[in-house]
Amino acid sequence: MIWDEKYECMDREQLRELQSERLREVVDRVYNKVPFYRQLFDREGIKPGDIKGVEDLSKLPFTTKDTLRGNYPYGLFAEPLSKIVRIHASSGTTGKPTVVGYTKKDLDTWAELIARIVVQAGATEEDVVQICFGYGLFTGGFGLHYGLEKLGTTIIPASIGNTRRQIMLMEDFATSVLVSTPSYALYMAEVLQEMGVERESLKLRLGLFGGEPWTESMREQIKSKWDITATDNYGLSEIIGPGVSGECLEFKGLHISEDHFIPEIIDPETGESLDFGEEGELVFTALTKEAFPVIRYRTKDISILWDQPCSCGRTTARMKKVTGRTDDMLIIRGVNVYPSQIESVLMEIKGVAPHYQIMVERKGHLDNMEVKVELEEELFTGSFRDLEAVEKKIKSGLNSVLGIDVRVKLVEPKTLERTEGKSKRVIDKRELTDS
Ligand code: DLL
Repeated sequence: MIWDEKYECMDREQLRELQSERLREVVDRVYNKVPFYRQLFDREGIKPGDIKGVEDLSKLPFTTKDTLRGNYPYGLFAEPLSKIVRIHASSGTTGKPTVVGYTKKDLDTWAELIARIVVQAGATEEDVVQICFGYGLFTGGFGLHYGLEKLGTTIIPASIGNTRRQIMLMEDFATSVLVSTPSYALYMAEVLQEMGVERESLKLRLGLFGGEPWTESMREQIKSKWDITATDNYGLSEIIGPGVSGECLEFKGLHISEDHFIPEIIDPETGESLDFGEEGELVFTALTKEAFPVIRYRTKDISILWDQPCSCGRTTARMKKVTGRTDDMLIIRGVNVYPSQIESVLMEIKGVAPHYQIMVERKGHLDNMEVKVELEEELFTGSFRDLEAVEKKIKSGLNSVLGIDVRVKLVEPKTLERTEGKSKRVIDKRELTDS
């Protein structure tokens, strides 16, 4: 089923016209309503009239998380607080959160966009949906909630925490769709096993996962542990929250709601625009938001865009699943290392649990990386020789993918910290000692 055929299957020429019209409007709006944008455009010598359509997009300057921080909390709002009905914020690792606002119309738009992505992932009004995202400043809980309600599913707003109780609810309330971060879904699978709940006693059939990067190998783990269809959906608070894009059941990338957001891929080093099919940093312009329009926002997420129509019938551009960010790349002794590379190696090795942590330290002038890897129960009770063999396998797997030697530390089952929201895989102690 397609939620909004008119826009999701629009002729691409027509779509471009619509985007151009909306771009002209939004540029005009931010120039007249947000002093920050007026000053920025004036400084760059840009007048709203210079932007005639999508082809002029690259004339506009970028915005970043620092733009939001610099205008904390309400400086970028294009409507007065009397028109704002909701605030969300994303918790940065340090300092103040970045704050976003929504008018009533923005909340309606958001619910529509969520309805699109959950329908394309296969949810229907027959489903009982357990939302295990935090309901709070994080956009995940409320975001998914109103879109799923719009579709007419039965919602269990379970929020996060108390995993045993979550499993009990899942069993008793006949949950058929799980909404969570992928890492929490794996943790829940572990608790399910601990509790001795039979998989057959559950009705779960579909997972709508998002909020953090995860690899295809992680998806395989989730599918095999839960025996469900596992779909990915993507978004960020600055653009709207979840609902920016999501997978259909063809699994050929995530469809972007292009009538509301113009996606671009740029070279993260030079800022230059790249073509469809080329990998780089994702940039979005939010065309229709009243309270918080945002121009050319640099996400730091790495992806590729495709514009060919999908076999599902949708014509909107698709983005490659995001497995890394420009700022999660570690440079270890001059070599670029992405956590997703490490994850892919680990997930291929039998006996290794899908839980790991990467520690980086600097001793003298030398960077050292240690990967803590949790083992599955069966392997841990095995012989010393088995443990040695698995350690060797991990080391050589990492060495052949990364090209550097990595220390591997095997740890007992269930000893690494579990998270209910976004997981934290990397502890870079160099940041602490350098600054
Ligand atoms: O995480 C919005 C969201 C909530 C999306 C629930 C999907 C489901 P923020 O807290 O602002 O918003 O974090 C945004 O999270 O720039 C990505 O780096 C990452 N991210 C979100 N979804 C995905 C995904 C929400 N499916 C940041 N794959 C983004 C990879 C994701 N990364």
